[in-house]
Amino acid sequence: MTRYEPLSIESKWQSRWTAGRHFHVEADGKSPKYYVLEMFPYPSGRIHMGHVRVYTIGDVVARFKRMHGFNVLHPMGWDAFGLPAENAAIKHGLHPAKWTYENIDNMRAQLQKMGYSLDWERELATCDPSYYRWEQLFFLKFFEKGLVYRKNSPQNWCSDCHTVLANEQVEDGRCWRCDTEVEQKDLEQWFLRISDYTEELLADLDILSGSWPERVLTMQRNWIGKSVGCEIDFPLEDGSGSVRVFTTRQDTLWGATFMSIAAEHPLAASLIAGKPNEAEAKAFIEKIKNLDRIKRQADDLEKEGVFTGSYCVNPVTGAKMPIYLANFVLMGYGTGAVMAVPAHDQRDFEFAKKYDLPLKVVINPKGQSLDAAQLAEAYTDPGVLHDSGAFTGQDSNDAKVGIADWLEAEGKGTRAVNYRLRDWNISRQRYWGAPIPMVYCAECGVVPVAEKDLPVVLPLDIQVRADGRSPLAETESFVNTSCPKCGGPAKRECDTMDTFVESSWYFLRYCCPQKDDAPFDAQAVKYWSPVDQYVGGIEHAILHLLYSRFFVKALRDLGYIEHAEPFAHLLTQGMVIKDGAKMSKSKGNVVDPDVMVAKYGADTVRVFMLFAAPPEKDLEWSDTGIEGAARFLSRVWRLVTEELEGVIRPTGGCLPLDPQELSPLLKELRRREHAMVAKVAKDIEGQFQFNTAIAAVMEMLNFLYANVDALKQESPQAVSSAVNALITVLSPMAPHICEELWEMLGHKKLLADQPWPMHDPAALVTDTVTVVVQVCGKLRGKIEVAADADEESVKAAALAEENAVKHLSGKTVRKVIYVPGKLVNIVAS
Ligand code: ANZ
Ligand code: ZN
Repeated sequence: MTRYEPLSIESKWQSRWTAGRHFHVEADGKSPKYYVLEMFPYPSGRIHMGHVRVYTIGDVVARFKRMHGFNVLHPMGWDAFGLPAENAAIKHGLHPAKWTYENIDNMRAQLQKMGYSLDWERELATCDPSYYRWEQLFFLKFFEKGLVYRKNSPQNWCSDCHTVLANEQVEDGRCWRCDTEVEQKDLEQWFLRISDYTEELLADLDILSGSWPERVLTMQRNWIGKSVGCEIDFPLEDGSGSVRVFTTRQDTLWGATFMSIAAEHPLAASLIAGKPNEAEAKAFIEKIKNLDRIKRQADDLEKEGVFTGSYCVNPVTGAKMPIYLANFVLMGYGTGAVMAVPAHDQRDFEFAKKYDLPLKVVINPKGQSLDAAQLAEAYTDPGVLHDSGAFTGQDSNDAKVGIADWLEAEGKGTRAVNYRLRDWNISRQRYWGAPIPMVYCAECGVVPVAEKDLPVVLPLDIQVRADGRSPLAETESFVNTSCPKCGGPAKRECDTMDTFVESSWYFLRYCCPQKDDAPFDAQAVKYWSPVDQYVGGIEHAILHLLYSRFFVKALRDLGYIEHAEPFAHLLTQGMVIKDGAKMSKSKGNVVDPDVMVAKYGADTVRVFMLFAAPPEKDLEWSDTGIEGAARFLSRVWRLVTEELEGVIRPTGGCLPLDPQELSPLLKELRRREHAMVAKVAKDIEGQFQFNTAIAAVMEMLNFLYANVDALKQESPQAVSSAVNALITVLSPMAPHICEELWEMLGHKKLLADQPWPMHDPAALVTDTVTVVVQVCGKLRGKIEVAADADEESVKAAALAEENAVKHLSGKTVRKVIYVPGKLVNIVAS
């Protein structure tokens, strides 16, 4: 017997796999392809347990699919631009590039120690000019197509990160990265016109339904936020024009009693001019303009407003409506003006109560009649329209269509759709990112860099600044250039691109990472795309997953690729926690993968991660859990090398043994073997239930231990089949130990190349028993049924028994009695 020494076994197999370029793949026409990908890591310095979990999950899928005959693409690379590199550079005086590439080297070595079946020949780092040059090309193509534009507007500013943030990167008013409260700042920025794709991004979510977690689909739908309604004009009382509102509730139009507009509304100045409270209104406008957009949208915002001094007229009731400036109305959504219906909208209700404005009920619950004076809150549900002209008496929901038709026919309004989704601000005021390929010329204005001059290389000979400002603007050799149009002196854009741009297309580049005359090899991308299975954290439900979907659609429209959706299936794995909390340095509950691998070996860490929780659930780190995984693998080792030493032969699993010739014990062994193979496959395939898959292997192991002496004596052949099957199906989870045992058993070919064992469904049937069939107490026949067959199916079989049928003819069955495993008595008359 040899001792189980995971570390030497693991390094041995890792070198063999690498030397044999074992997981390197090429696009071929021979076998079906399968592309499995986990979200690529940011090279922060070290691998953490969250990485280990996600890459282990992906690796099991990759190995499993390979065993099922797929040509599996499973690549790895580095999301290598970004702020932490600069912060580390400031702190430790290291250049961001040096810091990044050293981290990559360390983390690559760590990942390799885990035994992941990755095609390392496709490795890429997004901070490499050979990568980002194509991104700069896309930027130029987007610009040509009008998918890129520049505008000055209030933007989310993180003073700590010293850069703007996209809307998707602001969470509850705070920076997604550093948690600093986000401010608003007017800036000239570059935007990607994701809004051109809103409808398609929304519609295609339906195609992904069933293949992506419903939760993610819902989050994306809400983020896109489609609202269907009407725009309606409210004439100003003095006849000088009108105010247009956007509403999703045209059914409440007869109940609009005042108007609320945004402080930034273009009519605000003229509406207050010369009015008694002009000064107060001006002060309010200034105050609100400085209030954050995010706070203004918050539900718990204290509703505040000021009367402008002007009135408009409800276009259907003719009622005179005071116009208020209100802090919760935003410019930039709808028209920046809201018809206030205090009886049926809670915000308007609170506002009306505060400023003593009239309420008018226009929707009643069925069979009731509300009294405006008695309302304690707005009645927001649908109901029966009241006091609403020709629409009175109709169901309020149903009437929306008729009201929209009527408004259009009368020229009072039009149907309108609004979206929450805003264009993607990709300008970042930071150094460590891909330069935006634009120049500013005094003569020609904003001019794109010529394609032949790409890449615009990020200069490495800079000094990072302690205040976090980008050093690019001060790097003369970078800034000063000539205009691509007129040749005169010009200055480069000094902002870099949001790193989410890099992660929006890396999965396409993996198909042909070395191609240097174009971003993609069309054939390769076509062969491998889309990613069949994507695995990553739920925190990217909107951000990265929405941007990637947009990018793929935009690249399709530029003719680079043919498909419309990047990721056919998505699995979002849970967090790794300890003591009930996410692992973090500040909480002091970090478990270092390197330490665990050194102590137990990678296979044990992998098995623990897979066994401790289903993949979507959070996984609680537990020392007893990892001990348990270690014990399990040692038992597998000991069974093969000690208990059954010399008994097992290098036959494949699931031998076609003739069940008729097997003893009851061997029959049971065979049934269990086939059941294990079937269960592990079913649990992994599509369901990712690795924990129950491992449990099935454990059960088999226990059975083998419990019967080891008898089995040895009875049939080395049957035992060999079972043990070979066990090692084979365990190998995607614990590849090294299984490969080693496989070799020890005398196999000449690598286990990684083995096909998945075929199981025989017939072998899964438990033994049969003979059941006597009686008709009115008299023996009429016998049936063979499975020992575990349920009562209903046995009764049905008895009623169909040939001789019983004969004796039942002309009679009516009154009762069927079943004595389990023995007899069925049919009472008939
Ligand atoms: C009248 C009304 C009556 C409304 C009612 C609601 C309920 P979503 O679903 O988010 O699109 N609204 C329109 N533009 C706004 C803006 N710029 N700032 C703040 N609120 C605005 O919401 C659409 C509703 O939000 C619109 O429908 C409008 O109020 C308000 F019983 O119009 B409603
Ligand atoms: Zn920040």
